Amino acid sequence: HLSTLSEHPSENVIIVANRLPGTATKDENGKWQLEVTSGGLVSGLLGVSNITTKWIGWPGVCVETEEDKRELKAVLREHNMIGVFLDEQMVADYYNGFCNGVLWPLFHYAPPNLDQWHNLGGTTVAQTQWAAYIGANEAFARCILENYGSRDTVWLHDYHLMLCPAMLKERKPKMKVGWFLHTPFPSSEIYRTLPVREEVLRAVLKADLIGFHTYDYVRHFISSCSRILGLEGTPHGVEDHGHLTRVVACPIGINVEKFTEALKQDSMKAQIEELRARYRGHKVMLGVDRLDMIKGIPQKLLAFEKFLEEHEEWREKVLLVQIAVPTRGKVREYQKLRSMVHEMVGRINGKFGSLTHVPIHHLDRSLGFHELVALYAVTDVALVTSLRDGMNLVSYEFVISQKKHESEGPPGVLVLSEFAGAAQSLGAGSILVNPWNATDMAQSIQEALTMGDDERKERHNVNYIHVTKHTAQSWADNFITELNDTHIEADLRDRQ
Ligand code: ADQ
Repeated sequence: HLSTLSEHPSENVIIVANRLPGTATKDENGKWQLEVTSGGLVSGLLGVSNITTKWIGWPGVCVETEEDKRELKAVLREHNMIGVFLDEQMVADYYNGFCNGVLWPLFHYAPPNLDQWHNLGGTTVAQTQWAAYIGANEAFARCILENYGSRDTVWLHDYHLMLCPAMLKERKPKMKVGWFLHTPFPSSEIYRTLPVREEVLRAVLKADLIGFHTYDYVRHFISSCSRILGLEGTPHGVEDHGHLTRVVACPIGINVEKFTEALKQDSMKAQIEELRARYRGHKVMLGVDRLDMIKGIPQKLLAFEKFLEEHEEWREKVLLVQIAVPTRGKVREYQKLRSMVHEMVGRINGKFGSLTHVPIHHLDRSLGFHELVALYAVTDVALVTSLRDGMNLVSYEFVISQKKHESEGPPGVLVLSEFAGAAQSLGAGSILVNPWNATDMAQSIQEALTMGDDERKERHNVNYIHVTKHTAQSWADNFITELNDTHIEADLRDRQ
């Protein structure tokens, strides 16, 4: 490598994501407060500490008055954050519409919702949403340009901001711009159904560096560029008339230290003991997900139901704790999913529950960090059943929280969907499942619950080594170093 982060101590990285890591709400005194935004992107980025960063993003609320905006800006500034303010129509069309209604499903292998493409009052909804997507990307690009200094590196995140690289480079060709996708990039056969497939690819290709979690996503992206734009894919990226855009696999991880430090605390140990006492006599299975179609929560519940049906001997002895924090509550599909999950939990508990035992403990909310770690630590079997998932950090968090002393018993088992990016890194130490096959999943649950101690230890060890080596910090270091190198190489080429 031509450069490393430590050789650039004064460098600033501007992290730009649709959502800021703090979501703004007003307290009863009318003062703005920030709550940590939940989700993998924020968890990953908050685990990075050695780069000086400024965040640019939407604070998660529509702010109506100028006075409110001024006050919120001041609160954000204290935390090194700069707000991009979007109005309600923009949030409806850009965020809920094009991002969450079109790109998110498409990137997870679901075709865009048909409603999006229906004619409505003369303009198609899709056109309105596409226009809003362009408008929002322009608003982000403007904000970046206003806050950019010539030594800054701009790191764009996720599918919300795919037009920004072109908008930034048009104004500042020398700007160092990287873009990282947290979701999968689908096969070109899926991607090419997107009506604006060319515009999106051309714009994102203006970045100096493009990163994905896995080589599969890199391959899909490069083949989309060659099939749709006729550009040449090389082992290093995509070439367009002599201009190379570097494309790399750069998998994310978690903030390992935060977990290991927390697990050493006496208060944590006490919390773990308390949970152990509460669950005594039961095996604990755990699901922690944002309530999202991609996480396969109904599939997980069906598999658990099948398992209970087939294994009467386990009915009073096993418990599934499912924590599902609601997200994107304004999108109709998410509302439907929530009702469906509630209905299924009710049905399964009604069928297999008794006066003394409820098989599924379902919580519809976010847990605090300590509560979550304690829960991971007492879990016997974690169930990650994503239908598609860029990486899945829950599986990493479970593995790290299962580091146990001999006296505490063997580590828990990870049952992991083969459709999560994490299957490529944690596959060897997990039981891999196809979440669409309930019979297979029910068998895997049985296998996990009855696995011998030695095998549990061996499998956990393999995963533990991976999680501790591939952290959020190393992910950010690798990406930024690669971005610097790419930029230096391009600069040298330009001078020749
Ligand atoms: P997400 O889809 O949000 O992330 P994931 O990677 O599993 O998925 O991260 C979820 C994060 O939110 C974890 O840190 C977890 O602890 C937290 N979380 C989830 N439910 C919670 C709850 N009920 N209470 C408290 N915390 C909760 C996206 C992509 C992933 C990719 C990440 C990072 O969809 O595939 O791994 O970005 O790139």
